[in-house]
Amino acid sequence: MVIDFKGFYKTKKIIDSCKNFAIFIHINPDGDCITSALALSLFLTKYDKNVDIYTPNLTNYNEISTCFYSLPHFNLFNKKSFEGKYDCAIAVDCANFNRLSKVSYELFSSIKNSILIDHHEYDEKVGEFTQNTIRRPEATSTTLIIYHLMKYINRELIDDDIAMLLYTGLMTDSGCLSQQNANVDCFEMALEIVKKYKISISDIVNKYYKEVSIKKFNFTNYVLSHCEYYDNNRIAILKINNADFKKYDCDSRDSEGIVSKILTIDSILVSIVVRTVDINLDDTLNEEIKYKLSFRTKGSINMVPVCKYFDVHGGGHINACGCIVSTNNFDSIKEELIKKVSEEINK
Ligand SMILES: [Mn+2]
Repeated sequence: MVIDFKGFYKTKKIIDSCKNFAIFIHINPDGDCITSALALSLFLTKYDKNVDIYTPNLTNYNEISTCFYSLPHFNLFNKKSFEGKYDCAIAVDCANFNRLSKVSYELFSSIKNSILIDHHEYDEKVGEFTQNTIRRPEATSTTLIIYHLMKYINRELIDDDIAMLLYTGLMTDSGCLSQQNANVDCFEMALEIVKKYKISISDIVNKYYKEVSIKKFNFTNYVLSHCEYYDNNRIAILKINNADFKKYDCDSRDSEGIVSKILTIDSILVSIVVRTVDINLDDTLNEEIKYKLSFRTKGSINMVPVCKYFDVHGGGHINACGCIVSTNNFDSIKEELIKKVSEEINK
């Protein structure tokens, strides 16, 4: 398996013809998205371009998991040098325009040239948001596509920091190179990076994958004890209440990773973590609440159809996907959810 270079020539032509770049990330950015933006920003700067990472939706980084604050050049997220004069917009790791905040999308679509680099499946219902798209659903991470694009443009510009960022994105999106999406391309990229650049794999794994704060550790242990099991212990559903977050002084970022943890139970094929989109809401309000459902699965079990059933904009990858459901009582949809998940497992 070798990455398909379709679209690389056109993308390089656009990059060569532009000077001022705005890089766009998705809402609630994960490791792959953050490292894609940072690595691309460093690379384009060395390629003699002006680059801003456009993050109007981030106030004091409070949407980014604190473990990423120590990434090299993380301060680039706060840099604004020439807003308003961009001639090229690049969105990374965004399946569709819904993944950008409203403000980001408005600016993105107002910039003359635009490029999308992503590894999610194409969503026919929503459509592509730019014609210049490098979409590779077979790529383990967006950083894998960016790595090949960088090699295509000028491999000499890739340095240790850029390589470290690209590797971090590859690692966080593949469960430390252990999930089903860790394919030949993924290991080839890892090997090339380890051979050529000075990076510490064990430091990266510990800092950005394994280690958690004591607050998150205690929170995780507490909520895990409330996990519910269905369908002969093949399905796990964990609902995290806003009161649980408050009790441990945690926020939505601290619930990340819990859904994968539940999947370590041998019998569990599908794990689902449910929380409200706005964790500042009062649980007891008898109004419609938006619930975020995160799914993780084992092997070839695909929950994307279930996500799409509950939410047209839902989706993701075969083993990791999500959706948002509006209801005033999560328990009212639970039975239907378990039924749909069971049907998908039995397919
Ligand atoms: Mn990704």
